[in-house]
Amino acid sequence: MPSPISEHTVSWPADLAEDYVGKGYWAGVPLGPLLREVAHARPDAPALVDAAVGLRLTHRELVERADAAAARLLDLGLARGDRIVVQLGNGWEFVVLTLACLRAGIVPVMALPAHRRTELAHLARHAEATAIAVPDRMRDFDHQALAHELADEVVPETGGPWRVLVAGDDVVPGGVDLRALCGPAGDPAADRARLDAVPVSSRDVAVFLLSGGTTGLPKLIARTHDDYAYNARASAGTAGVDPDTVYLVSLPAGHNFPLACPGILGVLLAGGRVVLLPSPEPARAFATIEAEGVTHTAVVPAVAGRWLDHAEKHGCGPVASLRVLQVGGARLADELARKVRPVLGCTLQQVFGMAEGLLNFTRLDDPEEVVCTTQGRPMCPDDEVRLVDELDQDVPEGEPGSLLTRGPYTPRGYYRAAEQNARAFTADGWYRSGDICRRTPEGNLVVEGRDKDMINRGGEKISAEEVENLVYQLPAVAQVAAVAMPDRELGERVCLYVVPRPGAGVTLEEIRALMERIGVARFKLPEHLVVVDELASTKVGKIDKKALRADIADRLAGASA
Ligand code: OOB
Repeated sequence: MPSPISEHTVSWPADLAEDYVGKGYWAGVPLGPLLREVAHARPDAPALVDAAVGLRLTHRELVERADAAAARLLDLGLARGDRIVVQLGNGWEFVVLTLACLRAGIVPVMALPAHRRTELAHLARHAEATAIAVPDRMRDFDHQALAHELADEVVPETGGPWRVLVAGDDVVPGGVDLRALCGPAGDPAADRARLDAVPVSSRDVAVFLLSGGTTGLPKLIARTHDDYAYNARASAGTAGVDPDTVYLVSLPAGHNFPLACPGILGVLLAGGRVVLLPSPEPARAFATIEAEGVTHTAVVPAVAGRWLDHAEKHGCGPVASLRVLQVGGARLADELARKVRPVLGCTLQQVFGMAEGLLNFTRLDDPEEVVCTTQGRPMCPDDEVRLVDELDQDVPEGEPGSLLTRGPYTPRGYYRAAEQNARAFTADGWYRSGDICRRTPEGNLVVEGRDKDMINRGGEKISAEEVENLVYQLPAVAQVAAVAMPDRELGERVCLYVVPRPGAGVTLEEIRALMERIGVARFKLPEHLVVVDELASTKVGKIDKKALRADIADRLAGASA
């Protein structure tokens, strides 16, 4: 029985799908049963530690809770193929709820904790979600109140219902207590029998990930059970994950990197242990690594920099158990990469990945030079990567080109986005990642830049177009361009160039206040404003962003000189 959302997804060609099955990439088993097999093999091994609240679950307890939570979701009226927006912090409820969804074939839409009204309303409407899971409050923001308010925006479009699941002590009437929903099982055998009867297919959508975004609002990436299980298991192999692995999650858990590269799913599927922390703040992260004997973790370059500084000041004693530090999400500077082994005493694994699929890793036994100066090579022998020029012609070997990719865990299109798909994918299904890379003679990729209109703020992706659309709501703005400005700490920050209307003035504070009022993730707020009389344009009449990026880099260099 096809899932109700499958008609809006773009599948792989049938002959290739068969090939992926034949080669063993697609196991033909959904993630729920795969995780069950692990719990069967290692029932009493520790699976999950929520370091903030001190909750510990074994593999058996975890899958039993996931089954119980799945049964309770069915009781609430949710069914296979329904969508739920998941916006939770890095707590145990995130893991239990995600596994429950996988088990019941309910599809979580992986929102980020930083998202606000604009993003959440868009995600809920676009996915036609009937539920949202949020914390009661997080970092002084009332997520619960916003989740209830969203009903006004979502229900007219979807016809409802709209259920609000809340993780916290203070669940207001009308909401569902998510901690109770994710609590211990009453009758594990009954839950299991009930869930075994739900016809989840390995070709069903398992999760919706969010695109890094170059368009107005994030697009949804439908990852199937087959492709995502492969993503997680093959990543685990590449990162040397085994049943003794203790993996620390400190990046937002709903992001592909900590979720499945190998992340939470890859480590659980290997029978290892996942430790959750709300943030990567160095003192606490180091103390947790020491207390739990963490062997693997994943961070973005900005966090790696903070950890290196911390270890240089206070010593690396606490991180003695750490064997593999994965760094990805943005370009890691070679100088920083070279410090990882001497300062932290562990192996660096660079990860150049994307929610759309393709993952490149440096290998654990690569020479130090490769590990420190490249972003690795594709994980799967059947990943196809081309580097092309503006006419989609392959560039000569060793020259930089724009990356195109296809493969067994790279879907052929975004969900319900025919128009964007025509731009983001070639006619024969190659995904245009927008990254400019070159290939070294031994086959590793080096990310040299990008040809997509995105700002990468310490691994958080910001669509320039989205920011510009918001800023155009200010009457004083005649023309605006958002560009990346270089930053020592985060790599890039958002800089705005604005041409005001004649006689009008505009300030950074006004723009930021407007965006906060509308409700968008704070990491998207511009941090620098340049007011100009006109914006340079290219030969075809588009704003010349390359010139603007060079201009802001010059201005900053001048200011610090
Ligand atoms: C990861 O996924 P997304 O979807 O948030 O962002 C993908 C984009 C890439 O197209 C590239 O522009 C950039 O992020 N990126 C890197 C990079 N890793 C990602 N740029 C340079 N060097 C790297 N190592 O960011 C992501 C997904 C899975 C694993 C790791 C990262």
